[in-house]
Amino acid sequence: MHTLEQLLAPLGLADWRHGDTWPAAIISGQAHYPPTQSNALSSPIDQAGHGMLLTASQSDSEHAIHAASQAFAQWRCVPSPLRGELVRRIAVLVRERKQALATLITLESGKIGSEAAGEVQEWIDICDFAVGLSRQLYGQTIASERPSHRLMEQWLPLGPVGVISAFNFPVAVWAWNAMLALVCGDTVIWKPSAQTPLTALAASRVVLDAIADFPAAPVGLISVLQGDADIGQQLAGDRRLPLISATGSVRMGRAVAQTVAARLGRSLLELGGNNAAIVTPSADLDLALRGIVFGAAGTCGQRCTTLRRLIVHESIADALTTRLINAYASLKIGDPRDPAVLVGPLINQRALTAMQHALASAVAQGGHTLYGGENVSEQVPAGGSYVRPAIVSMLAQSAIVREETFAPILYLLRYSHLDEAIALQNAVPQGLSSAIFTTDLREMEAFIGPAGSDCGIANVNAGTSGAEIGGAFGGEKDTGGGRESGSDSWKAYMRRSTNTINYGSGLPLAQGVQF
Ligand code: UN1
Repeated sequence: MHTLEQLLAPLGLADWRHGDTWPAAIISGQAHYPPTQSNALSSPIDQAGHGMLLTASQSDSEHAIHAASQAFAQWRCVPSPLRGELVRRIAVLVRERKQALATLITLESGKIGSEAAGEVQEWIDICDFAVGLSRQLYGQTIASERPSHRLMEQWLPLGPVGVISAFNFPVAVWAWNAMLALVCGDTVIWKPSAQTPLTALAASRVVLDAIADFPAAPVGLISVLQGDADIGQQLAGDRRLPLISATGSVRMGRAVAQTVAARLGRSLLELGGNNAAIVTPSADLDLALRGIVFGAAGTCGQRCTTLRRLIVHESIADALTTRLINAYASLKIGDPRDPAVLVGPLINQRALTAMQHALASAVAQGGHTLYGGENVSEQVPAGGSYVRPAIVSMLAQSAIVREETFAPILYLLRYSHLDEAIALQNAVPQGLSSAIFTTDLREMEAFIGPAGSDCGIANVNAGTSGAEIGGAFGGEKDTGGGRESGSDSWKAYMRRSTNTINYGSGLPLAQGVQF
């Protein structure tokens, strides 16, 4: 295992540490140490401390927004393929630092090494996607109804973008936003989770190191503001930031969206999920089992795409439940730095308490805990909040099942007709991810069609979590409606300009109007 110094050295963070204190902000490449309160940082693995973190002041936010606006004025005029070249260089550095970044993600978020490396891979993948995209920011040419006229649209840089991200994906979600924003000609101000600030510093260091060798890129392209909801609200309320992208709880997203809407800004929300999988009688159960266990117990249940509800046909429910319990019993829980471990800690004691409350509510609402749910913190490294992932059978989709508890609880529900299963799957406030395990073509089409899953993601014979970056990522209803990452999500980071160009010598009016 690494000491903190060994871990931080390849990430180039040494200069930013004053004694044991980490900066509140990185603005135009400079670290800021305002005379604000500092908070102790510790790992969810064992509560080992890794210094103190200052919180950004209001003047830091003001300074960051000013720097981002000035940098935008320059960056928007750099040709987009050249902007893509910066992102290509970022990707080279991320590849070099992949292992060190993953180790830091594990330290701060508690996710296992393989998942942490996978998260850094998402950053690399979105870079590669963004580089190609930098030559494909296509607009359309439209047939004009007027003679000697051209009607077309262009996609132009939007402005400085505020990105608010969560602890569970401390680098990937920012990267989906930031790498697209950079090729689109925008600048980025990032408020990371207060639980994963060093990952944010290390990620910014990568971008700043790439900028240092790239004269076309202004140093104010990216900045970081460490802090809590106050900073997020300040960004949300500022008219100079045309887009706020926020990932986290529904409560946070609602507050941010209302503030952004009050100034008629644009928000891109990726909020809670309460993801279900339907297992039909024709399912390949070996395959389904793997997808279910990774989806429900992976990342210790702390992905927004985590599988939280399993809706199983009554004819196979007993057999599947037995196999599921056996699979859960084989999961090693403990220090995520141990390569044999598959389930690391919850992020904090509060998450453990929330899980215990949810389990108690489930039982009070007619549920029966079939496996797990125990606090096993005593049996693993001292200090962390460790639990055994739980499987709870429910007679009905009660209130607690309709809530997202950010912990590994899998609720089991039975169904007899597919319509009923789809209705259950859709009868929750959230609409992020969903899956069906089936080998029946009709069931598959029913699930992914217009009367099927109402989620932004609907998978067949693949779990609810672990999406590739190439698709648009996000969901409906309380999930917030935003789409990030691949496909045409880039359009959210640009403004569309519709242009009518008259190359004739007359001035014909549209719709035949005479004036
Ligand atoms: C999140 O939990 O906020 O699909 C993002 C997945 C990952 C991203 C999750 N690619 O599970």
